[in-house]
Amino acid sequence: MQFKNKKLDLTAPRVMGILNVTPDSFSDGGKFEGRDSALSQAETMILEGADFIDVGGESTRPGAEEVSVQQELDRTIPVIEAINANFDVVISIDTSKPEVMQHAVAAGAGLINDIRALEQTGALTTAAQSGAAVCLMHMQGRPKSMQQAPSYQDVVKEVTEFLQAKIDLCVQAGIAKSKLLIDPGFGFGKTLPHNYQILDRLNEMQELDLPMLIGISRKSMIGNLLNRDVNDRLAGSLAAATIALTKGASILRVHDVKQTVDVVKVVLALSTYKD
Ligand code: 9MG
Repeated sequence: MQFKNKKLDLTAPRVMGILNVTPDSFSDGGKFEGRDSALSQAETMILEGADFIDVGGESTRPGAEEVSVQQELDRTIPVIEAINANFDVVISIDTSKPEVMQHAVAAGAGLINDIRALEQTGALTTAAQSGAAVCLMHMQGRPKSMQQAPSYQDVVKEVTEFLQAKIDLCVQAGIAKSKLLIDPGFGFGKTLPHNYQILDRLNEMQELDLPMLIGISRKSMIGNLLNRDVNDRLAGSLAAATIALTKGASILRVHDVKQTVDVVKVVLALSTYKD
C-alpha cells in the first residue's frame, strides 16, 4: 500500500506505535510533549519494529476536551518534521481537523488517521487533495459523551455498514479505494460486550475488502474486564492483539511495540511452518 512516497507491503501484519504529544491522553499523556522526548520515543518504537508512528495532538479518550487548530498544529507539526528528517517510517497523523491534515502531510505524514472518518467540514476534500492514505474509523457519538449509552441491534453489522458508506463517500470524492484502511473503533461508543462481539467477529469485516487497523492497546475493554490499572494491561492487550491477527487485522496500533512485534512473529510462524 502506498503512503505518499513510502510503500509498505501489508500482506504481513504491521505494528503502529502510538505517539501522543498531549498532556492528557489516557495512558501516555504528558510523557512525550516536548519535541526531543517525542523524537526519542519515536526512535525507540522504530528500533523495536514499528512500521508506523501515529502522532496525535488531541486526546480522544472519553470525556476529553477539544483543543484549537493552532494548539494541535504547535504540538504535532514540529514532531512530524523531526521524525521525517531522521527516520524511514510511515508517519500517521491522528487528527480530524482539515488544517492539521494539510500541514501534517506537507510535513511528511503519509497517513491520515481520523477517528471521525472525515466528517468535519472540509476534511474529505482536504484528505483527497493531500494524496495521503486514510484510515476510516467507526465511532458512535462523540468522545465527550460516546460512552454514556452506546446502543446497537447488531454491532458488527452496523459498524460494517457505517464503514461501507464512508468508503463510498471517499471514492466519490476521488480517494482511490487502494488508499483506504478501515477500523471498527474499539472503545468509541461501545460497551464492553460490544467490543468483544466485534473482536470475535472481526473476520466478518473482511467483506469490505480493505486492510484493517485495530486499536485495543491498554484500553478499558482490557482494564474493565480484568480490573487492571492502565499500566497493568499488557498481557490483556497482547491476548486481544493475537485474536485480532487471527481474524484478519493488518495493522495493530499499540503503546507496547516490542512485545506486540513478538506477537506478530509468533502468529506469522503458523503460516511459515505450515505442513
Ligand atoms: C487515535 N486513536 C485512538 N484509538 C484509536 C483506534 O482504536 N483506532 C484508530 N484508528 N485511532 C485511534
